[in-house]
Amino acid sequence: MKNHTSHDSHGAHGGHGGGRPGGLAVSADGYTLEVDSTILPAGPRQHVGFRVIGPDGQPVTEFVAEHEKDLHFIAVRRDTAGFQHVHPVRDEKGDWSTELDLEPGDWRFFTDIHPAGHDGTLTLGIDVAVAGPYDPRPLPEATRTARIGEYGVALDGALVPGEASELTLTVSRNDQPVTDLEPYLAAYGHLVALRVGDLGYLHVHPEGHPGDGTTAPGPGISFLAVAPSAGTYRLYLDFQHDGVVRTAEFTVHTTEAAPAPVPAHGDHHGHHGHHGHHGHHAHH
Ligand SMILES: [Cu+2]
Repeated sequence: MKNHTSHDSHGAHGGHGGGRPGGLAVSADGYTLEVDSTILPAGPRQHVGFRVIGPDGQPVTEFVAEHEKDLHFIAVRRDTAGFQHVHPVRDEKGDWSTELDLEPGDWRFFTDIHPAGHDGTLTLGIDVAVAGPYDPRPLPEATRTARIGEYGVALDGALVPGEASELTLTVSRNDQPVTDLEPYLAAYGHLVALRVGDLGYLHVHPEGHPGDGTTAPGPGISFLAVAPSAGTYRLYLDFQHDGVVRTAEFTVHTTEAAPAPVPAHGDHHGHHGHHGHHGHHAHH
């Protein structure tokens, strides 16, 4: 039984870590995500401009780098298709720009940042409409393997609501284990997890990093992820091999937890505002 208290303890700030997903608000802790336009044309390599407005009303120009970058930008269509994880560039005024491949539909853009002077990381999210006829995709079925060309990625581990769950993703190429994954942003893989229904952005920690003496360059990459509730999640793994970053996608249903934990550890500030529900009536 894992002591999950330590993983919950840094969730005091709204929206990140612990039991609450980030990315559900366009503004948090005084920081606001602002895009040049909330309506964009469809097409490959569309320009996207944005900024993060700080508590002083000015664009933020100082960030603490996380995983080698000042800002991680995630774009996904509301139906969970079209996932992209990119690293925009910033000018001296605090305006960021990047390019995205955009299909028509409703999109969610996330910025994962650590503004200088803010206590920890923060994920802001904003809705953007991409013009054109929208053909929404049904949610892909839950699966334990993903295929990307010659590559296969197998998912092991259960996503247990309310607990730090260990997930291991094992990479193969032409059915042979890949043991020479390349470091990408100070890790052998980056995992983004989104809750289906509201695209809540989960906090995921890689376990170990390249050069720490214990973390092998594949075939397995391990993470700790906290699913804030029972339900369905989409996982997106970015990994680099032969100089190319590829993304493996999974749909995962949470596994029922052991008997509902009594909040005896004092790691949450009560349940006010949650209407007293423990668990979800859909599961009897
Ligand atoms: Cu990134």
